[in-house]
Amino acid sequence: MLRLYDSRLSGNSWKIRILLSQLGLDYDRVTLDLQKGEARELAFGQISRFARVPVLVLEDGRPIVESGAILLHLAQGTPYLPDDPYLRTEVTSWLFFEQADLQKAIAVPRVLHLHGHAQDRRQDIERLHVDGYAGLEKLEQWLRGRTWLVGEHYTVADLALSAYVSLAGQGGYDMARFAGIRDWLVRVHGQRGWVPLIPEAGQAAGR
Ligand SMILES: N[C@@H](CCC(=O)N[C@@H](CS)C(=O)NCC(=O)O)C(=O)O
Repeated sequence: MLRLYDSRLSGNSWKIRILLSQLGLDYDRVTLDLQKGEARELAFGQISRFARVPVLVLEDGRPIVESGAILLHLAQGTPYLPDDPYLRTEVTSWLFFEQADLQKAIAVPRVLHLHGHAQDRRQDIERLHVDGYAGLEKLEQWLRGRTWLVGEHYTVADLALSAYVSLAGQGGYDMARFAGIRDWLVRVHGQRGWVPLIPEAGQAAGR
């Protein structure tokens, strides 16, 4: 069976749980406590060469690191990754853009806010917000007049970008100015099999 190493609040890990759910794939879930430093433990280093979650371990024991690579691997041959080579490359472009222009700029302020360091790290957060707002503005412009990021259908590009973008408010971003992003997030969250970051009480945990 597939095995996913994740952590409870990790947006990168959440992306993988969403796709596994949308594909109807069963998996073992191993949830690390990042605050306790579990990702930096020696044993986990044998599985994740970058000492980070998510990691997907395939049935044959080989691990895949990096959320974008895991998404692309799982989505091959499914409706979530276009067959057309150009459209597939467009999906990849968005995955690179998310990692370069949005992920850190949203994730770091979010972690600082969630862990009560927003005041003492205010200048760092402001610097990251400059980068993050620039990325969000580009996304907003692209989404004006479009339903999905690539082609005519929901793909792993929409899934990957929507994860941290939907969490940006937790990092102090004012998302009210991005109407195109807001409407697109509603469409993404309405996709069959989509699961929230933290399951509602009584709902199965992230499957
Ligand atoms: N580029 C990586 C980023 C992964 C990443 O930053 N993971 C964080 C949690 S979201 C982590 O495991 N950090 C290790 C730690 O906090 O010790 C990906 O997309 O998978």
